[in-house]
Amino acid sequence: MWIAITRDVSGSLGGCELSFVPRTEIDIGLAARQHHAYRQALEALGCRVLSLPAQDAMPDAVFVEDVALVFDEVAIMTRPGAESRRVEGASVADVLAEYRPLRAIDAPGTLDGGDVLRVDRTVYVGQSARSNAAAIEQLRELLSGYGYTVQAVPTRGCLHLKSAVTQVADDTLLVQPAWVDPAVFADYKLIEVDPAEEHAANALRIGAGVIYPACFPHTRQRLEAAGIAVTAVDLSELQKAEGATTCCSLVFRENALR
Ligand code: CIR
Repeated sequence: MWIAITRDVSGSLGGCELSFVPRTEIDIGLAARQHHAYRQALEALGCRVLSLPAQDAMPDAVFVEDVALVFDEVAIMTRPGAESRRVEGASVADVLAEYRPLRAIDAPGTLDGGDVLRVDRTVYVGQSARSNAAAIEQLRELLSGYGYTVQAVPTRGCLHLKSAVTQVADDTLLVQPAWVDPAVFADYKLIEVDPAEEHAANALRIGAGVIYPACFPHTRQRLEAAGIAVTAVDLSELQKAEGATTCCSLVFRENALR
């Protein structure tokens, strides 16, 4: 059984952090409906969805991916790079503690979950404005005992590593070559985003398929041509807050080690 932790959209989402997209008006009612449809897509793909209540004092709290990393053996609470987001983790930690032993990234480390891409036993970590060398070193230390290799990856022009590259099948990654060097991932089959769809590299893999934004039809064709089942969701309002598909959930196996 897969568990997906999510959190309802804050009424204050319009006051979110923004780095690479201009601020435009967000329709909160529409954002909540889109988020509801996203959770339904998770359920349709076999996840048990846990919904935390909205935190209106925390504009970005819907983006639960950034506050924790969940591995089969352990969960690690991050220390988000944006100071406004460091209060978001506590209630997620309470839930995760039911499923995994908990560890944490400490100051001066900063790390956003959006910068962490695990592929088998390799953990790629974006060197972004949000995630620093101290956190990468702590992560390496925390995970070495479990047999994971941590590899730092420079990013450019985007918020997180997973804005630039995500896993879409066992041996296949979806990549935006303008934002990360594809040579880092030479061991995998790579699907490049359509050049007209800049933000199209963020797909949320669940089993044999992906949850994917409806607004990238050309890249979607490339995914489907590679045999990947795509569940399309409209996330326009969350994209205005610089979020996408992976960032709205923490997905993990309930009893990974049994
Ligand atoms: C932020 O800047 O932190 C939020 N407005 C967006 C976070 C999106 N997170 C993600 O893609 N993992």
